[in-house]
Amino acid sequence: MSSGIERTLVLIKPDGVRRGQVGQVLGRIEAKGFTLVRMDLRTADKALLEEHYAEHVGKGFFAGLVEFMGSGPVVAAVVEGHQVISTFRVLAGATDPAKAAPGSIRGDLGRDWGTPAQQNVVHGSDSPQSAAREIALWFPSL
Ligand code: DAT
Ligand code: MG
Repeated sequence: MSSGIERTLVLIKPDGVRRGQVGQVLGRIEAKGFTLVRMDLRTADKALLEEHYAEHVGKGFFAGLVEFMGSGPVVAAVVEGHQVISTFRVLAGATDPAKAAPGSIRGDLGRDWGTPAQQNVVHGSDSPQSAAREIALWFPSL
């Protein structure tokens, strides 16, 4: 879009929901000036999660990741704003919470318990192509 207004898929993962971090994560999104377009609390089934993480099929952490992501409810949200795809990735911080910078969501709130899947609080789409694919997967009616 020439205006630079994009949409991205954000997930607050089961660890974030379990630890009561939904409000903090949404607050950071809103504080940055982004808009919530759709939002839903749900426990995702295995088929959805395997499709969501299709790029990681065959990796050693894949099964653990899918199991962890289905271990409880997630908040799935479509978030809109100027360059929100890349900017939310900056807000989220590095994948590994131990390496994520202080000030980022994962740096401040993430906790890696050494399980096969890192418990890093949030997911954010990594490109316009991923965002379109993931939004269609989680919110087919959009
Ligand atoms: P990101 O979530 O930052 O886009 P990714 O797409 O590479 O990272 O991986 C998806 C998720 O899989 C990530 O949030 C946590 C988990 N993961 C990635 N690499 C991992 C690893 N080496 N060991 C365990 N879990 C991993
Ligand atoms: Mg990714």
